[in-house]
Amino acid sequence: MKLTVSRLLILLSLSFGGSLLGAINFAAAAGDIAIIDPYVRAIPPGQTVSAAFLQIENNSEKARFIINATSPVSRVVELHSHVHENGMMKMRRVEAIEIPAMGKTVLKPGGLHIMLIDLHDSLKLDQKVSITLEFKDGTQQNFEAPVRKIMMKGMMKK
Ligand SMILES: [Cu+2]
Repeated sequence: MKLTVSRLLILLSLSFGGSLLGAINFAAAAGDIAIIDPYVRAIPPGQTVSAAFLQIENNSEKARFIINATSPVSRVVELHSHVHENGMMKMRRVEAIEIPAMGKTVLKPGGLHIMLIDLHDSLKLDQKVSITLEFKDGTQQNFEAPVRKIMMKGMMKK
């Protein structure tokens, strides 16, 4: 049984494409906060804004709140949501993103996201973007999100 499990883990980390990334995600999962499947939207050359998406699991008995995020790739990082307004989808900055106790919050296209504004350089496909989340309780969580192409509305990745 033990052998089977470790074999499965090896297969899993290989299928992540980068065993290092797999190892980092796995290590993060050991704490109260688990970062799952993070990625950054690929953008055309010359465009200076993009967004990061991920799932965040809170394996503790206390709700956690992301109140800020930073990244070396852009001058400004903001927490955003989408709202419907007069039949239009608009982005709004939010003060905090809650991850309920023993719950999960999903940041995805058309919903909550981490906005990367004023990028220093164009993003390359598969490039790893380092992002640090800052929580209300003063703790931080860093993760690396690969740059991926995201299909437009109607063909969304998730
Ligand atoms: Cu936004």
